[in-house]
Amino acid sequence: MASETLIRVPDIGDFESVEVVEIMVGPGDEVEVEDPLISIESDKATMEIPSPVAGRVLEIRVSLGESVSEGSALVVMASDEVEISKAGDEEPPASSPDPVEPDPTEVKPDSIDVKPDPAEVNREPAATESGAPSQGAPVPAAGQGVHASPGVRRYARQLGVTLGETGASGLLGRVLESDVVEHVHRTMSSGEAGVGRGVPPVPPVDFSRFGPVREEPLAKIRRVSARNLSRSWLNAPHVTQHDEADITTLEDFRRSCKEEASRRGLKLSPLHFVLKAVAQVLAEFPDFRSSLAPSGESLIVKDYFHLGVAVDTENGLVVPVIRDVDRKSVFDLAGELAELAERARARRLGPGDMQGACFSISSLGGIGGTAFTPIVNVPEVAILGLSKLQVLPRWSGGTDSGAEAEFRARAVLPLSLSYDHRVIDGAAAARFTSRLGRVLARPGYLLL
Ligand code: CAO
Repeated sequence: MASETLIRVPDIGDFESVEVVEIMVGPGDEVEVEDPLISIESDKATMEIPSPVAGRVLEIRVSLGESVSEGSALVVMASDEVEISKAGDEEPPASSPDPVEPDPTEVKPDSIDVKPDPAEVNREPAATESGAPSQGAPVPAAGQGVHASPGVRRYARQLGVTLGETGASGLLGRVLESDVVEHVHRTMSSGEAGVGRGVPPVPPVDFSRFGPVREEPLAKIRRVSARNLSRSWLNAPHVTQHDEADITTLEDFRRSCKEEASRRGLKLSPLHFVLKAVAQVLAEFPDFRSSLAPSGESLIVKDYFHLGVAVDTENGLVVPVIRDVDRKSVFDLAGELAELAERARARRLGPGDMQGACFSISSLGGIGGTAFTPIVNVPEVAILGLSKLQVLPRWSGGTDSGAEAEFRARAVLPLSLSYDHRVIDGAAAARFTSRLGRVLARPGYLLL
């Protein structure tokens, strides 16, 4: 029967308080003897702590960045190799910063692979740096359980490369320095250079140390949109311009259309009028319907008015596209959006339904909130967020009719325009939302 084995930091010479820089395994991983478990790093060297036993990882007792010394508890394993507990009698040194319960058999690896800091030595060709040959099958999981020497790990970390994303051309799937270099070259020349570079990874945390947890798979839509949102966020320097539109007149008009809409089997929401108004304002502000050319030296201005609309589904966010918004009536737009939203929620949208937008709108108005900062759907350069309209007092100022200035109850629609600051300046964004506000305040503009 498998017994629990606690693996501790072995004798690491004169080093005190070294930092955990990589955790190569996670709970549930199967490891072989000598598979690397944890990498620790001092000022001078990186050390990989291998597993002295074969078995299954039950628990990680350290976290990234934590300081450890000889005797610190690292990993609890379930192992059949009870005999390995030749070290089971060993007591943790008095200096152990992490006293453990007595039950798991305690093991300290006999020896560890200590590599000098590659920054301090003349780097040899990668193949000579691969260190001890790999033992057992690698445990493939997002950079964890990947076989590589400490020098290669350190080199990859310096370049911000995740080892699991590189090739592994060494013996038994070991990652070599040349694999890291090749990965960097590929990324630089793929047009994705910049994405994720220099962004420190979020260290994995074993939440089960703090209470019960469960892991649920993410729906595919959510995984895809997570990647797209990160890409947009990392590529486009975002700024959000907040503004408001007085849509009191528009709301009166919308209510007056209710019967006609329901005769057509439709419901009109403020969003349908905003779509129409945005198309009109986009005609006056071509930069807002452009994309930055891949060279970064020109703008590709689109002379079509296809608008993406973010739709919330139980599986995540999708952005179907309504084509030629400028040529459609508000009723047409209401019908088309209802149909697209229904298909999105039934997961019946095709890829073509989600392509070709020159600008997007994300409306949380039916839910609530006063403002938010939507993420631009890159390579578009701007996105308009709508929040819930509120009836608020607004100062009328002087009026043409000479009526006395006063506070009046107005239906106010919050606008949040996020834009890519590489393409759009703050002044242009403020002009865009002001113009949109004026069009929405006097919907007669939509007829012009
Ligand atoms: N203020 C107040 N009420 C609003 C409103 C606003 N800005 N916008 C819509 N409403 C009202 C509608 O009129 C409707 O009222 P009734 O039930 O009385 O008719 C109700 O809110 C629900 O509207 P809706 O949200 O279903 O319809 P819509 O056409 O306005 O929006 C859609 C359609 C698909 C955009 C929306 O359902 C949706 O999925 N929104 C979420 C988008 C999202 O998640 N964005 C966040 C992305 S992060 O950037």
